[in-house]
Amino acid sequence: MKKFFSVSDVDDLTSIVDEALALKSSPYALQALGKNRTLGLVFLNPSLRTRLSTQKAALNLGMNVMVLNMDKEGWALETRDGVIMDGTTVEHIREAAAVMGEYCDILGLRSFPSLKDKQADYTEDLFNKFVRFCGVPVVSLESATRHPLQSLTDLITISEHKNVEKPKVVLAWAPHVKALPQAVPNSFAEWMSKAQEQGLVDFTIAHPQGYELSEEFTNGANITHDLDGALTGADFVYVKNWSSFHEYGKVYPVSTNWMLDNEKLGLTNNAKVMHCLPVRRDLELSSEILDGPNSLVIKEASNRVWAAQTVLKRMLQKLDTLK
Ligand code: SN0
Repeated sequence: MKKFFSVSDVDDLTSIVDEALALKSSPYALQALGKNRTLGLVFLNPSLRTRLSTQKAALNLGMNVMVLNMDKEGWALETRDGVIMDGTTVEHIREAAAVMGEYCDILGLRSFPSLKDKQADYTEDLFNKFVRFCGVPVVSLESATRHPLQSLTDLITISEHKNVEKPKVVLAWAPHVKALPQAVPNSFAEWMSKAQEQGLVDFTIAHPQGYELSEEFTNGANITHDLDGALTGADFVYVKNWSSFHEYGKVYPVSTNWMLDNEKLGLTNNAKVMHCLPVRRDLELSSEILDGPNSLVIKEASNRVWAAQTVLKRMLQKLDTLK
């Protein structure tokens, strides 16, 4: 594996989940694999789980890790070509990424979307330039359009906690006060659509009108504006806010209640509730659910380690053939 960016970087979902669960049961079995290998984690935006779980995954594999909070501690990056750098940007991504590639065997990058320039965001301009100029394998730590380590984690968590062969999984839009990226729901939708194709889940997306995601990610999913209908018989509810894709970055007022609470949970098949975190309590998701027996959010966050460890393992195993 040279890049971990989207679901298309993985062939068989069942085998990657099995590989992650094997690492979960013996976390330190591959300590020799990462010896004298360095992982660099580069953040252009905040992070809690991604930062700590990916570091822990690398340490479990015997790697060294370096973290750069580029947004706070690095030079302001220029990504455009053909500009005279006489403004606020100090260093071009061409040099910055190339230098990081000299120090690291594998790099991870977090780069949120602008939510202003749809074209630059959806062509993954920044992420692709980083991959191109650093010259080493790159793991996405959430890019403009996707969060693949989260989605792999979610698939692992659903596989572990399902009580039926093919659970009904619902991605449910939730309210928020800010315009958030579509990366987490896009990514969850593309992973669940592939899981549905492979016969592993039955997948529905529920959102208010105006919050349609790009069809590139939702192909094959059932899509509805009726939250209660979607919740009926659900085994897993994946709660997440996102801003509009079509009116890019816009937040529309929604008059009906889209926050999941115990009353709505009563419509489901005693569903387990998931959220990638951070979650705004009693805005996106009720505290009664977060503090109650149906919440999987902490177990889900805990599984981030095994998703990251699986991806790093696959990359380390390919390193020698790449050099
Ligand atoms: C990010 C998002 O993509 O939705 C990261 C999720 C892993 N979430 C936020 O930016 C939340 C910010 C907030 O103010 O609640």
